[in-house]
Amino acid sequence: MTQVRIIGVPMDLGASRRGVDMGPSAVRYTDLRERLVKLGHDVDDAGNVPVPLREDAARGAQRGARYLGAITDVCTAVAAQTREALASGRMPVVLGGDHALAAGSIAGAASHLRAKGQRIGALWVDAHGDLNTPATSKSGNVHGMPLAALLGFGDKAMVELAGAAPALRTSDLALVGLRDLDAAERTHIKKWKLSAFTMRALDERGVRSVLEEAIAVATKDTSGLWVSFDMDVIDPEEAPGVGTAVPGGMTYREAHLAMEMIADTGKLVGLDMVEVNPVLDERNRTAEIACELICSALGKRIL
Ligand code: 6HN
Ligand code: MN
Ligand code: MN
Ligand code: MN
Repeated sequence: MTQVRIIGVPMDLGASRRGVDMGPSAVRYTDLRERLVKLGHDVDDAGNVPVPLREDAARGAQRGARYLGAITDVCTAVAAQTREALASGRMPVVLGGDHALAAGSIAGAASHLRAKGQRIGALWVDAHGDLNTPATSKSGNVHGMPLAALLGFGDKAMVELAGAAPALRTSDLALVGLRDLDAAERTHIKKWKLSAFTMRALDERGVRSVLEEAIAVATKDTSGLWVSFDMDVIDPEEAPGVGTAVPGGMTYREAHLAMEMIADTGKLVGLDMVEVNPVLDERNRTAEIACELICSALGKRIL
């Protein structure tokens, strides 16, 4: 039995496509809470972190990143929520919302562990690297930047929103499912020596072998595993409700196997489930898959 806390972040400021702000509602509508309770967990729902309307947030093309100030404020609040959930013995399940929120969720979890002299490891499961900085981004969309910020690169206020030290060490992270990288992100992966597993690696080696290696990277020398799951990692034929769909993604079962293996580690401390876009979805099927994946990560078994 795990004590779980659902935290909604209805933010779409980091993306150019509108609609992921409705993601937390769409995932809650699948009865996520009840389904986690049925698995034997104790679940509470903290509700949503306040997010300003796009119409009200200062657009501020601050150094190449739209709405950066407002997004940093939201992420600071998200960090406080994940830190406080962990401090009270609860596993944060953070529903997005655009992926920029992970700059807060993981930073909060990292600061909680750091206070105990421990480090966090992370799996970034995504079609994208989210490794841009305001200086390298071609889109200006902050949801393409949170992982760089967590590693200590990019806008100072975003990097340091939960403390001066970077939230994540480059050696404590693995990216899984990559198939759409900007040139600068490729450079960053090499320069920062990141463990990056592309769709080609998944095709060639299969989920089991890739995830074993990715989990080993993220759990070696760390005391907790955070999974940041961007629904666009799944093939858009199966999960059409995402803002930045890229063909050639993981299948439904491949994604579940990844989550089942993550559950088996017993080291999961929290997860993000992001980029669900109900506006582009078909009968909430992407949100439904998101809910099922969370259940698998939290120990749901077929048999
Ligand atoms: N996501 N690399 C592109 C950009 O705009 O920087 C795409 C980012 C997508 C971000 O899906 O979380
Ligand atoms: Mn992402
Ligand atoms: Mn993505
Ligand atoms: Mn490591």
